[in-house]
Amino acid sequence: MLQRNTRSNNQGKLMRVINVAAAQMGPIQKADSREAVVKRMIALMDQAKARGADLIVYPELALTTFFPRWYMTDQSEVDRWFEREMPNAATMPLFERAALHQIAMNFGYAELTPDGHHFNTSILTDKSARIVGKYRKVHLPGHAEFDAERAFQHLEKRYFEPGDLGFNVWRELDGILGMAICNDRRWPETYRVMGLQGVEMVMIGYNTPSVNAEKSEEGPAKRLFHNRLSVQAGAYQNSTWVVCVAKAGVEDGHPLIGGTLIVNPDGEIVVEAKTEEDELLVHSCDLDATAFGKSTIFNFAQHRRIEHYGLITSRTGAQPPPEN
Ligand code: CDT
Repeated sequence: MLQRNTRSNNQGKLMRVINVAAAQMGPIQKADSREAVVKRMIALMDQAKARGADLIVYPELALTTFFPRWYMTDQSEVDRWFEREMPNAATMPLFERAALHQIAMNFGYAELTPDGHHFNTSILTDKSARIVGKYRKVHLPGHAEFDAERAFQHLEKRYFEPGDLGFNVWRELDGILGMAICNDRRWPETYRVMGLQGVEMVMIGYNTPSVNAEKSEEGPAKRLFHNRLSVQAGAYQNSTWVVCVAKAGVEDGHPLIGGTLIVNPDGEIVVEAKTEEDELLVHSCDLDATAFGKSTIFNFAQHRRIEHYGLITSRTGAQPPPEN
């Protein structure tokens, strides 16, 4: 059933507005159960409902600790961090509360498919808590084997396969919505592929270590700067809202940045988290505010020059010209 999300302004004009809640989550320890985490997610959802939210966005791998920091060789130990179905017994209460509150939601989890594939996944539900969209992380950072040179491990390339669904968009809440996950936010291609489908709001969850494992002088200030820089550029250059939500704080001794933020289609931050705990940010996003940029400076049909962009899809790594 099509669910309308239009409101009238005080001149009686219909406006497309999504009141979005960015639900930053504080740390999840290795020992924390899915059930305990889901209780925290429900508490955030209750706050979101009290503040009139239409949509709540949670982080990447929202149900567990950021397990790719741990080197594991036993596949059954790895698979304990994955969900074989969604919803499942642990997450059903979240889906039930979302349906009760009539709130759409987006959250990330580790997905193990019936035929044995492992993905870093994110889903979108409608206001009846029916799954209407799925995204599987495309840009997997880190490495596949234990790396003794690093201060800590980041084994996403070991535990996940690159996503196989591409960057789609969905018509939901009277808007055009897209998803990406963590490292995807650093790549302009992520936003542009969705921009070319008219995206009006991109939802992104992340787990970003506060220090670069390969460069100890790159600490939280630089990491937060890169977070803002990437998201603000993606929003501006595609004239879209971006809702970017952290799992933050210290997980079993490993700090993650906070810095959850909502960015408008001009690339400006409209709200930003202050803590590294469970924290809710709510902002009313006018989807029609995306129209100006999309029809002027970033009118793609008028200004793009695809005859010069071939290398973007034909070459993966940088190849400098030969030296003279
Ligand atoms: N989860 C995730 O994608 N984190 C990465 C860390 C990059 S360093 C290996 C990020 O882009 O924030």
